Amino acid sequence: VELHKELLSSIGVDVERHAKMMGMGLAGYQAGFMSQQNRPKGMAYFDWFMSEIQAERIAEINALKAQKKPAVGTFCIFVPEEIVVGAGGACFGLCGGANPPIADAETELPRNICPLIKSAYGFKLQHTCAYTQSADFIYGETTCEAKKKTWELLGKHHPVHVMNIPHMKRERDLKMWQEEIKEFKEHIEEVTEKKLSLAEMLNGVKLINAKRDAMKRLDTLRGMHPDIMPISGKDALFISQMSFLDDPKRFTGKVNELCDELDERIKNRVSVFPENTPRIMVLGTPIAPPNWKLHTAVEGSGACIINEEGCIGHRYFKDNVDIEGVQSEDELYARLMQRYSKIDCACFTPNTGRTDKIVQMYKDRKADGVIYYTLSFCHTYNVESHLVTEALAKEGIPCLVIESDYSPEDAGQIKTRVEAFLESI
Ligand code: BJ8
Repeated sequence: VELHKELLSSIGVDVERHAKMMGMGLAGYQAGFMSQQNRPKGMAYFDWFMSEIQAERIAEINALKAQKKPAVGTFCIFVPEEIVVGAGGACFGLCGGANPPIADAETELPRNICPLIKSAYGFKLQHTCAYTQSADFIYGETTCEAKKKTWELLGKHHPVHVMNIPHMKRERDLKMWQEEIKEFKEHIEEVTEKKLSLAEMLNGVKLINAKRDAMKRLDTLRGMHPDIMPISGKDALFISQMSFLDDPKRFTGKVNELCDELDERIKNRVSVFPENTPRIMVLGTPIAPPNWKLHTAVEGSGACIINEEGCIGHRYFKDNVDIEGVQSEDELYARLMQRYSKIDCACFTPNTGRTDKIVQMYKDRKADGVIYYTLSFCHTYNVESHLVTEALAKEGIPCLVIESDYSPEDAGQIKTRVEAFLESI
């Protein structure tokens, strides 16, 4: 951060406050991650990335901007990053997982909305997220009520575009969705001031498909073996979190290198947890960095998290864009829409595919229990938890529901509930 002070200040970051926040984040990472025993060597890259998360990576993004490449900030996996990457730019998730900016956000936003939104909004008010400050624009979406209305306020502080994501998946909804993807591409062209070709977009799809393939490989290695967990759930979550920030090509290479090592670990029966450690699946809302509370509680209580079903996790990488035989831009938009409309976010009604998928994932992974995690005031995931837990109960799958925000106050209570749950399974 020291090295890049000038850059940070030129993009409007409050350098002093930012340094304080980063200090806390890095200290939390060092204490919670680097102290783990028997970590794979391949984590060294991700440790390095953490140290440069608001420094070297920000310099890279701003170097792209200097070449008139787009920099787009997002809060949702519905934004088609393939198009931004195809234009040679960077598409990244914005800070929204920390507690300190929430008090500032509450000067403009109601208190009783989701912490993710308040945190992200607070980061903007404080000028303490260098990604937000680097973004040509923020691309919002019409998913949940709170986000949808927040864009109108956020637009006072930063350029915002909003993508209209339908709440149902009927023919006419999907048609509109495809139009939205086309319009997204036109907004990207406004930044670059040149036409984005089909070939460039296809190249973007290939890069992001490769990233999703690497993430799927990690997901399989991490959670599919019945008694060898070659990497901790915490480390795997961190990699998922970084998948929204890092350069996709470099990231893919590093995840694949790590997976080679995990392959070896499995062959040599090297596990970071002892035999018979309970294997837990986590469902629900996105777990944005540095929100490591749940993973810390679970893995600190003698269990292992073998995957996250949410958007910072499986929902993000489960599907690729099929570009086989695509000859025209319209065909590509249709394929992108087909891929993106497979996302089973609780903002859709109905969303039954998600419940079926969860039961199947549980069986495939031979898990021992499920934790359904929702952020406070996230109505869609909270309401849907009833449908999911009902389906899990029918299958005899043990499930614990946890609702929490970013404050550290309930960490002890969560740990107690997790311990009681682990004893019961
Ligand atoms: S595709 S889950 S990333 S909308 S902000 S819905 S936690 S109240 S983030 Fe999401 Fe896209 Fe869906 Fe995934 Fe709830 Fe908070 Fe809303 Fe949230």
